[in-house]
Amino acid sequence: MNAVQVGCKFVESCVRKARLINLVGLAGNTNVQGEDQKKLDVLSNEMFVNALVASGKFSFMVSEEVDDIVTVPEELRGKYCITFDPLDGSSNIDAGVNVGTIFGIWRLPSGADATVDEILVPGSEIIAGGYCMYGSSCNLILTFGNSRVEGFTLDPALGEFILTHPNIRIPSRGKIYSVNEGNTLYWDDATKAYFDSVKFPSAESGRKPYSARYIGSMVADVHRTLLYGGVFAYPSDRKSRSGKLRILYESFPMAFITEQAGGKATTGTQRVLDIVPKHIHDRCPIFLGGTDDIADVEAAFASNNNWLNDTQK
Ligand code: FDP
Repeated sequence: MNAVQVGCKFVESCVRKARLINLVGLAGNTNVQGEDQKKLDVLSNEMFVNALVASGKFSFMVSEEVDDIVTVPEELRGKYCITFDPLDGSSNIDAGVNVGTIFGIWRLPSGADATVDEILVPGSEIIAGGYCMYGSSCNLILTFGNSRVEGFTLDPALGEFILTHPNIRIPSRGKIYSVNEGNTLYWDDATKAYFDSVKFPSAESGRKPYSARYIGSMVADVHRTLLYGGVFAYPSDRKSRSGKLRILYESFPMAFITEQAGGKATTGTQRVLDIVPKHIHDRCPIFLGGTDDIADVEAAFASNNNWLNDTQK
């Protein structure tokens, strides 16, 4: 965790001065997802890889920015694997919108000799997860399981993360939905039915319509959902039947944090942490939020047509 927080502090400091030292804009490459790599994406990845390798705790790593696994020199190998997206939401960076780092940690049964198969297992095997949000303040949110999620804020004067949000609990029902509604045309019936139900609540529910909030930066949207409640979603749609978010370094860590904070995360038909990825860069649909909100999502999927059922047929 010491290496992780060093990486986070480094990225935080670069994000703050990116415009001033000409770090905004494209680096000229595309990553494995076919997305343009920004200068800051590339730099953030290098900073994390260096700090994590030096820690001596990891046998190999998975980064959003690197096609294959990142192996650690033999003399520095440890018994864990870390998966991370060094700069999530980076398409927002030129506009000064919040971005973040997301990470998950696995204990490897074969230790330093482990192979990638040892992390292609259900997400429930994850042992730690967290994210750091580079926004109006820099917040590091962590869980090691045990039904606790702790939130720290970076004190820039001290250069230290201070515990400011102990034991974060997600409200079981919120008043906010967070999804890219520009994709409505491509949604299946279940997804449409769920979002209609929060915008046009039935008289029997006695609820008011939910407010819409979508930053388009997963870390920022999940952070707000953890603190205020509601639902964050990146569902599957006709363009992308597996959704957009990557399982190992976006969906699993965020689903783990949400569950440890008392909430739930589902694809619509399956608990996210029950998925077994086949490849390190696989994607999955995700709805995460408070237990009552996610129960409504599951009910909408149980009683309406959806792509996930089509795919399973
Ligand atoms: P980005 O492409 O900017 O890196 O990880 C992908 C991600 O951001 C998430 O942070 C964010 O939730 C999502 O994509 C936004 O996607 P849309 O622009 O399709 O809504």
